[in-house]
Amino acid sequence: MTTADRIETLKTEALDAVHEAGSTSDLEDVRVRYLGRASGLVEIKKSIGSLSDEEKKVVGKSSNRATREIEAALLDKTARLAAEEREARLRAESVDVTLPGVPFPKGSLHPTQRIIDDVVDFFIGLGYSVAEGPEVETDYYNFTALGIPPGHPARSMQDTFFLDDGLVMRTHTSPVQVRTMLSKEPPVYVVCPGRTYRRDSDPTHTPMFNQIEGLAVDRGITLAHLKGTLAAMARRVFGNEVEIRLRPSYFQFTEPSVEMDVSCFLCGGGRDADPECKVCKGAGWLEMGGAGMVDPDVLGNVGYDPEEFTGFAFGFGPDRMAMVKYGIPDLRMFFEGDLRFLKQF
Ligand code: FA5
Repeated sequence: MTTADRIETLKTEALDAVHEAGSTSDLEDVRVRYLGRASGLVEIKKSIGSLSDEEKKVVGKSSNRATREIEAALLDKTARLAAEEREARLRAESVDVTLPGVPFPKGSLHPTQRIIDDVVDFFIGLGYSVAEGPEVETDYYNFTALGIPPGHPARSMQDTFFLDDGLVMRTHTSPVQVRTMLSKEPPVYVVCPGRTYRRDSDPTHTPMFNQIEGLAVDRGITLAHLKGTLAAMARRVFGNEVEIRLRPSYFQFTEPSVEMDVSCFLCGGGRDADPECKVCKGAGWLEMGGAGMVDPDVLGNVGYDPEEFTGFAFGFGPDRMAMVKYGIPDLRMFFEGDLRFLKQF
């Protein structure tokens, strides 16, 4: 075969291969095979030096022409295939922006948190500020500073988780009262929500539960202020119709001390209570928490003058309030994290 024939054959083969190629990567293979450094055409061009002058001219011209023709065919087909490939990719990746999105599952606030938010909101509206204290508390703040020294029988009213070094898991939010009064001068108006711990477990008692403490210390504060404040708070949480009732009680750090009940918001409560009522079971009243006038000794302990200042304090269980408000029979359900239960709220 003459060199001219070989060039012709290589060109025909290359153009056929371009024609056959189905993708841009096929075309790249064709380019490497027919125009690359190890290709037949390049070899022919390298051997031109050994040819006669006449042959040099002919072979040089025809090999250059073949190269240009193959390049042109490659260029043309590459442009066409690249456009087609781009088109196919866009089609495959296309997104229908009119389709509805995937909805995120919506969470909701825990029933206890709703009560806490409601109560705290109410007190902020009255001008109170929010105070917090540690859940691991010293024995001093949890008991002694509240008039319950070591060995005092009132300590047994609360089953305590004792830790080492005179520390306890706080059994109530009342130590925050002491911490607040030690850190600022009266007048004081604070509300203190937080977790508390006792060795309790039954349908209305859990080892961890929440309390909301309230404290107001100012000149001329009376039990009437306490009753008015508690009544307004109960109406905010349970509705405008509810009444409150204060019963004599005992706390070492308040004098006098009261237990606060709310009239049953389901059956109306009081003397007309429905004996079949699901919420109050016919009692007509629901127990909410303890309260009282801050004992003058506690005021003295924190350096306030009990002759000049008086105060009231209260402590509620928002878990119990949520239990009552939403008709939950067992408090422990609030802490089991069962989504089927929690999703109802
Ligand atoms: C106290 O803890 C007092 N510190 C309240 C207080 C504050 C009185 C300020 C006076 C002045 P008591 O032990 O009664 O009081 O608890 C208050 C409320 O916490 C109860 O009425 C109840 O709603 C809630 N509570 C108590 N123990 C548990 C428990 N184990 N699980 C759920 N709630 C509880």
